[in-house]
Amino acid sequence: MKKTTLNLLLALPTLSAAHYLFPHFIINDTVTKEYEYVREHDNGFQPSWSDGAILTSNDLRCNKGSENHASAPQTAKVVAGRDIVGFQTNLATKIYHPGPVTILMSQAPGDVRDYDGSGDWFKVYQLGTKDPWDGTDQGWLTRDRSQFTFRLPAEIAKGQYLMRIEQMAVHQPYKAKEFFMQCAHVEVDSQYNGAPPSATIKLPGGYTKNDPAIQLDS
Ligand SMILES: *[C@@H]1O[C@H](CO)[C@@H](O)[C@H](O)[C@H]1NC(C)=O
Ligand SMILES: [Cu+2]
Repeated sequence: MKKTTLNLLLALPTLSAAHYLFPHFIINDTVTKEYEYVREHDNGFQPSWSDGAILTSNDLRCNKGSENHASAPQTAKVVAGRDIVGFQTNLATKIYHPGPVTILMSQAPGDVRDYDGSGDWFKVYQLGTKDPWDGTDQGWLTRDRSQFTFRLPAEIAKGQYLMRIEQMAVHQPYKAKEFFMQCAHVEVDSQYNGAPPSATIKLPGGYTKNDPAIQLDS
């Protein structure tokens, strides 16, 4: 019995190294505690694809079962145009699957803990390949990194938002992909009162199977 338990424990790091989550929100140089500001989900170490079914599912927003955890995280106070924000993986696991990392935001109509992500999403960060790309896995700038941070743009209105990180792994054979996504809760302080971002998508809806990114056969 004892031996079984030990074997199980030893197996855990391997399991968690198999894939990754994004439970740590980052503000400036501070990596916050697991799920302090990030909504947990019920999709284990993921990923999501199911022959493209994820692209038309509400799970594409903050991952499967995330609504069960919507009231758990705190809301991180951040300042537009000033703070460096982003995410770190669990145990600082290095992203070893080739593929882009994208961060989107969507404003909650009220309290972000009540928000399901059904509104408009705009892009605040993306990391893709070296330019030009030599077509190799090593040519992805995301590879072997565990943190993805950026300065919060100044042109974001005051309010509460979901901030969603996604990695789309392209290593699967042919046109299959692996989606890893997770959302943080943020409250933006801002002086901005201009127009809202014009380039927005809905989730689901913003991706289709015919998109060049999904069709990429690496
Ligand atoms: C983040 O860093 C900026 C620039 O140094 C500083 O003005 C700001 O107060 C910091 N934000 C937080 C939340 O500590
Ligand atoms: Cu994988």
